[in-house]
Amino acid sequence: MKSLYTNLFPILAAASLVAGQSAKLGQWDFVGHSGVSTMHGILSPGTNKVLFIERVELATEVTINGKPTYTVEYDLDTNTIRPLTTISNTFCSAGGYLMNGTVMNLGGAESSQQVDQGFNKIRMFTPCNDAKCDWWANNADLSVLRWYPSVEQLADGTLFVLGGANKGVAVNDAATNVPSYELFPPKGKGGAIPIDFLTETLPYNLYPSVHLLPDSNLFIMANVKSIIFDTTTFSKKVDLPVIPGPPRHYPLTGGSVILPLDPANNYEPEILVCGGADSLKATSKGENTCGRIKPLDKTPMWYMEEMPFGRLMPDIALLSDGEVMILNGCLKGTAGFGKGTDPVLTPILYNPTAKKGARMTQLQPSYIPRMYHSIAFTVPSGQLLVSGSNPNKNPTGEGPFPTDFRVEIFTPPFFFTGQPQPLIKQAPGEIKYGQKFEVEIETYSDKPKVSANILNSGFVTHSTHMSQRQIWLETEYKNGKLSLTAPPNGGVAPPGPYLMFVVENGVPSKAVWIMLGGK
Ligand SMILES: *[C@@H]1O[C@H](CO)[C@@H](O)[C@H](O)[C@H]1NC(C)=O
Ligand SMILES: [Cu+2]
Repeated sequence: MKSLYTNLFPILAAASLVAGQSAKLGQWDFVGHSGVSTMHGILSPGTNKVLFIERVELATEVTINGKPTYTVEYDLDTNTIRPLTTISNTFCSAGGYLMNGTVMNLGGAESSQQVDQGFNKIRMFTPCNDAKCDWWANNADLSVLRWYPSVEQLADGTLFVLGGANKGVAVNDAATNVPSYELFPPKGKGGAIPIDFLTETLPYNLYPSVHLLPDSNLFIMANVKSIIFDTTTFSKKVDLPVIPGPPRHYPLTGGSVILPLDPANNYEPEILVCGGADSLKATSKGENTCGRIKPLDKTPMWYMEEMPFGRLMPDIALLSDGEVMILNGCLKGTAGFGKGTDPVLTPILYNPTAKKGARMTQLQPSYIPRMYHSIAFTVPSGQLLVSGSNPNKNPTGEGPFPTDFRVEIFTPPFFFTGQPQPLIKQAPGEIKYGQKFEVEIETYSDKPKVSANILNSGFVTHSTHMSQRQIWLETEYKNGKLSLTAPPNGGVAPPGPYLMFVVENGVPSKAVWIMLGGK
């Protein structure tokens, strides 16, 4: 039998020739092979590498000592993979960074191919640059089984783990629902603590949207409902208005993001929610609206906008220049194996600071459908990594949407202004809250207008970009000297690793990794 890997490769190489056109609308480049189907992805802090995480299943070309594995470290410099050990089934998991930069991946699915079940498992990865690090099992498990949970980092660095189902489901229901949260590391008595919101939002409450607000509380959304959840009392604080339009969560999957926070408006948070689908039918239509809300406003309201076309299963990624990209997904059907059709190949560039009606630009289309189980996020070069697509129960090179192993890099339009990327020559590796610090840079224009931001690209899976967050830094740039001020507290930016970008006249630098924490 010919393997999937060799089956697909020739076709892919030919397809890459399409790239390189219309740079003004951005550019797609096919750069490598992911080895595993990239259902989940996260940057490995301190490195130029990405962790690709799949599920345990029949076909894989990636082995260690002849045994298949389902997670790899992908090197963005060489576009090569290093197989990692799969210690429990990572299918349908969640994750994020601990405040010391260790990557955590938790939850998952049933035992398969002699790999342990992962529903209540916690897997850790301490990043390295010497190819010696691997996944290790945390000795304590989650309190309950969680398939399709979400994780968000809190102001004190703790990870908030929310919801899920106790087994794989097409649609959640009362019997499978896991309406609870827990903290890692555990606090107090620990354990799973009930949260009514996840009962009220059945059946569309899997991979719920969770975004940390600068007041340290959480914006939580599922289905059409959202609340502010107090992280001091751990109880509901505010019921926010219902979003117009259809439900926005699995299997009617939309996407959400907290827009870049800016000291210029005292870090006023705004949440953007886009896409979704209008029913469980095969003819279900991708939703074309986005809603924007300021949860901490006196009277929060959803302000609706229209995308040029509908989109189910969008990825909403923060870009290195502070804009937002809405991409991947499809126009018809729902999330789930074999349930989506009509891929949407044209990404939208969304400028959050532009006036309503002038925020969206259609970018260069890709030629690769990125359906169920695909990912996209910003990498240290300042470009966007796009990969995945596996709407098939077993990986296959056949059918309307073959399992896709192509890794693409999208170069956004702002890199094509003619001005080179500014260069970060020296920056501290660690910064403390409120600290003023200096960064040595090289600029390339006569009149450089310089700004800087820090970015967590998040743990990305199933259109959910967990802990994704971008914060503009207070900037002073005089006589070629750049001084920046770190965010004031963990509500604005939780402690941990971030990419830092310097932006000159709208053109971002390559990033350096920076550790934020302490007092
Ligand atoms: C980070 O913290 C975790 C949890 O406390 C710990 O197990 C791990 O060893 C730490 N990593 C480093 C590099 O210190
Ligand atoms: Cu899935």
